[in-house]
Amino acid sequence: SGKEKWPRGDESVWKEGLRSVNTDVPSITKSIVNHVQTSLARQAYNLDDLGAYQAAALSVRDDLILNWNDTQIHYTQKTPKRAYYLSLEFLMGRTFDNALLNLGLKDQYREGITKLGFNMEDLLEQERDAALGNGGLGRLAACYLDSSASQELPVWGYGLRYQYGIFQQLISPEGQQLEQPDPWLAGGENPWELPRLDVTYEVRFYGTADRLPGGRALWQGGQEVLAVAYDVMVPGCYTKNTNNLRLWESKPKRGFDLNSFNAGDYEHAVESSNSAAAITSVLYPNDHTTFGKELRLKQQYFWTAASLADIVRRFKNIAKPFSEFPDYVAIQLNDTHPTLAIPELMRILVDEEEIPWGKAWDIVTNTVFYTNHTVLPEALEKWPVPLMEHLLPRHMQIIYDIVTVEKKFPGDRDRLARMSLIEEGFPKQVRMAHLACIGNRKVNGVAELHSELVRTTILKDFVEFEGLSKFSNVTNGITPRRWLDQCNPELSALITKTLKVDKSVWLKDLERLKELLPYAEDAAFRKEWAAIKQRNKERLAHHVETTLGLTVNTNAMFDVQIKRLHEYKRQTLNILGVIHRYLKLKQMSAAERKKVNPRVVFFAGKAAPGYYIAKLTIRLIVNAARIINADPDTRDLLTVYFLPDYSVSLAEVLIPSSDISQHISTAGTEASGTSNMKFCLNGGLLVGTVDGANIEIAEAVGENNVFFFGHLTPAVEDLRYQHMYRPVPVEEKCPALANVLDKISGGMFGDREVYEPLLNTIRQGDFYLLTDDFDSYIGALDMVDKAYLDKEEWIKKSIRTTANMGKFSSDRAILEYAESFWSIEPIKVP
Ligand code: Z16
Repeated sequence: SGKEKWPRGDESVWKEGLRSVNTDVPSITKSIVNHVQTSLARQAYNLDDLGAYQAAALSVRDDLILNWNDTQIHYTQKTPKRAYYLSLEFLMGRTFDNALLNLGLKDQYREGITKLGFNMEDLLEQERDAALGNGGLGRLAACYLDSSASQELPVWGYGLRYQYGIFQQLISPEGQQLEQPDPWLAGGENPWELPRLDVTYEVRFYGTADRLPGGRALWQGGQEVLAVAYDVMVPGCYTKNTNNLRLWESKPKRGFDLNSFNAGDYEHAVESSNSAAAITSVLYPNDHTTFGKELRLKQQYFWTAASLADIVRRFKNIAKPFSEFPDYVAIQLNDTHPTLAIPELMRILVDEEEIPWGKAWDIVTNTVFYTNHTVLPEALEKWPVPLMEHLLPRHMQIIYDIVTVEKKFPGDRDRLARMSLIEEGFPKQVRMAHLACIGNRKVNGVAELHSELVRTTILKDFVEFEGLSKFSNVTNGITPRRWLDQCNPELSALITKTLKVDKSVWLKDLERLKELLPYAEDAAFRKEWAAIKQRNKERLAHHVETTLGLTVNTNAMFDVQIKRLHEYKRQTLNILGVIHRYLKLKQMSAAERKKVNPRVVFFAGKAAPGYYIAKLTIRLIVNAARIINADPDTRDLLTVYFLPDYSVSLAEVLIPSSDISQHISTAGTEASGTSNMKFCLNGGLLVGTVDGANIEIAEAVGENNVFFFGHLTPAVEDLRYQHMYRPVPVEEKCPALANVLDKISGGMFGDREVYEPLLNTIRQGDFYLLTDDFDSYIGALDMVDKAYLDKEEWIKKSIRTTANMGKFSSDRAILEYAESFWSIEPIKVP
């Protein structure tokens, strides 16, 4: 009641006990030592690097909690409209360094840690990556959280707390990828999360749904599972605002599943894939394919149901009518994975809140937004109707009841079949992209070209149906905090010194990098710029040396391709190009070789465990590397490395060291790409196709600063048609490539027959157009060699590239979502 005295007891005693963020070195070291003593129950004499990291992390955690708490209370009191980012993946990486930088406490912690006898860099290395994502989509979600907090926007993330993140990749001596589980929580306490064992919801599966009069239904029986919240603190850059990422963990409701048991459904009660704890046990490692696995659908529903229950409860706390729900809540669907949010919100509104169907549909379609991340057909999610009916009987009824399309085009049967939420076949399937597209306010793609392809190909009918204005573009972005300030501290310091502003200013207003442009003409500045690139190369070489025991030639040009292995991303094109280069070097005289610029080619990336061709590509890279690196004729001029177990942390070492990076997808297949932005922000030049965000990067930095090659998107369809109906043998079409393929087939890299299935994807069908693009690819790499000869001009290109990358800050992207989609505003925590 309002009459209660607060605080209880003596106010001055309370005030005395309150602690604020520790900003001076003595209080920081005191806090660390306290955590060693009590939280860790250890002492100075038995403290190793891991223990010192844990104590320092707990000390930072205390600071984050203060800011996080103030932020949540402030939001609750001000009741602003909030946005919720629903993503099945958040690829956060490490937190310690990021938190220190965002809090502006890194220098103080470094000094304190040094005083305690430890080395900051060693402690940073102790932290395990939080790798709850596959690749671009999951890392984008993490960048958007960083930007939301930094721009002081009231945004929460919702995801799953997987026990196992993306698998750890081992590479056998033969070059085979082996997968090992990633028990990232096994070390005990995770300092960056707050278990909220009191915040729980029940989530139902299976059972029966009986229709009631008035459009409602009663869903009962089946299996009930508990969702438990874990809150991950997301600090903003130089602001008190610290947002929340709520991850759900599944737990049996009563230890044993009585509900299923009582319903006589004994199998469901005991089957391991249906056990409650299994739901959030593992991240699915497929990035561009849908498998129709029941457990995956359970994950999707478990997470959307818990998140929506939480969102609705928070809305009910402010006691407004449900018609105002869209004025307080915006929900962004990251891909189709959370599409069940649409029928689930309908279920809550119609069945539980007793809102008429039409009004409920208005609420849903004004609250939900959908981002598409791919046009690849194999990635578009579909779920078998029988599975849906079994697992989510009420949602299936709701999906059948959504009949908006039929009303507008009565009788146009072809169109209705194309647009239907249900695809005919055996079995019938629910098309999640269609559901996601109908049940919302705005649909967007992630780069200009991609958004245009969404409008003109996969969702064309829906544009005609709902009008163009619903379909738009938000070009992806990356957080400059992690992807410049954190991973490239020397470059960040040089920029701060040169721009003569506090780094928090340009880091949160990245267009300010433009002010670097005149310095491209300044020889002293260029020297500093190049020296930093060189030291970053040495840092990478040191990393490779200590982790793999290999020596890297740091006088060479560093050429990097790091991303998930996929045919459309064409790592195969890259390794075939490397082999072509090797063959050319072998033919040269010693005198000719002297003129060649040395090159080191780095690959890293994981293949989906069931993706046979992608795994063969890894094998080819590893074995080609083994032969090429051992050849005394060429090894000063060309070496190749496949770095195992690619991760956010490895990217942070690789990206600042690149001279060039490769983004060479078949035109029209890479929705955006985001690592292209990271490399360019760090002054690496881009070699790429006219695809995804490469196009906008070239527009921003100038086409003379990128190396483009290959056929354009409009040509792709025709070329594929020719491959099918007028195939030309590789020998005729591209002799240089044919020669490379022959050498591999001939056993130059061992394993005579193993590569045939991979090579045959090129010889037959060549869906990703390697034979069409190979010559122009080699041409682009020759241009790179030529350009590199003029060192000063190269450094100018590098500086101009960084200077023009302001647009690609995820701050710009998240502000576009906030302003044009969600209608939310910054709210500063005092
Ligand atoms: C993913 O990482 C992406 C798309 C997708 O359908 C599934 C996954 Cl796991 C990627 C796109 O391939 C990439 O082009 C884009 O930059 C990224 O999503 C973020 O939008």
